Amino acid sequence: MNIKLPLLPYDYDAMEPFIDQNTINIHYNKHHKNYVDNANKILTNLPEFDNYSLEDLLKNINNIPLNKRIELKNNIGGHYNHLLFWYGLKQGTIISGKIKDMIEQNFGSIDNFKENFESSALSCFGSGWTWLIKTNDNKLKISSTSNQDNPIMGKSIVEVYGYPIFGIDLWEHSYYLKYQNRRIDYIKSFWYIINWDEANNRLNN
Ligand code: MN3
Repeated sequence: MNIKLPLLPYDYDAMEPFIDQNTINIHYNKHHKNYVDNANKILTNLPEFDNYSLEDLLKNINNIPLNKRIELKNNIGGHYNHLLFWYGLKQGTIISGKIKDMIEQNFGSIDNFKENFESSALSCFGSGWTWLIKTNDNKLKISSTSNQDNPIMGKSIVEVYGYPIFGIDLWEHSYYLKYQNRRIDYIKSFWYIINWDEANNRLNN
């Protein structure tokens, strides 16, 4: 299996002023690319997993030999999480349709959902992600994960197992140039750049 860094679906400045172009440029070309390069180096030595898809690998991370497992988890997790992140961003979409209905059903209101999401993201200690997750019983839940873990990795790794609808990258590399220590301002800016159309697509997936 050879992982490729896909083209960014927009220009580096497409999320201005919420995420600055310098941050997106470095985040994509250095950080994301690094996960891809590292994952490919490890996968070269795991030919028995050649026919696995990316999601299969993440779901079966516990089948990876112990001496390569953590490093692979961090790097393919990093790749997968960043794919979700980049495609999850777009300016100007409107929350509507099934995602709106399900958020209201599960959290009472959009405002209450946002408050819960912000609070989870703010209390995520160190580097990690906060996700909106569709669980197997078709509910929406918010949960944060450490490092490059992802809700599809399974119950032995994450608290809430399920399919990620969207997530916010809380590693300092995703916001520090513009926001420094003001993580809350970065989190609040996320509401202006969520791609709600993509969220609906993933919900129906
Ligand atoms: Mn990142």
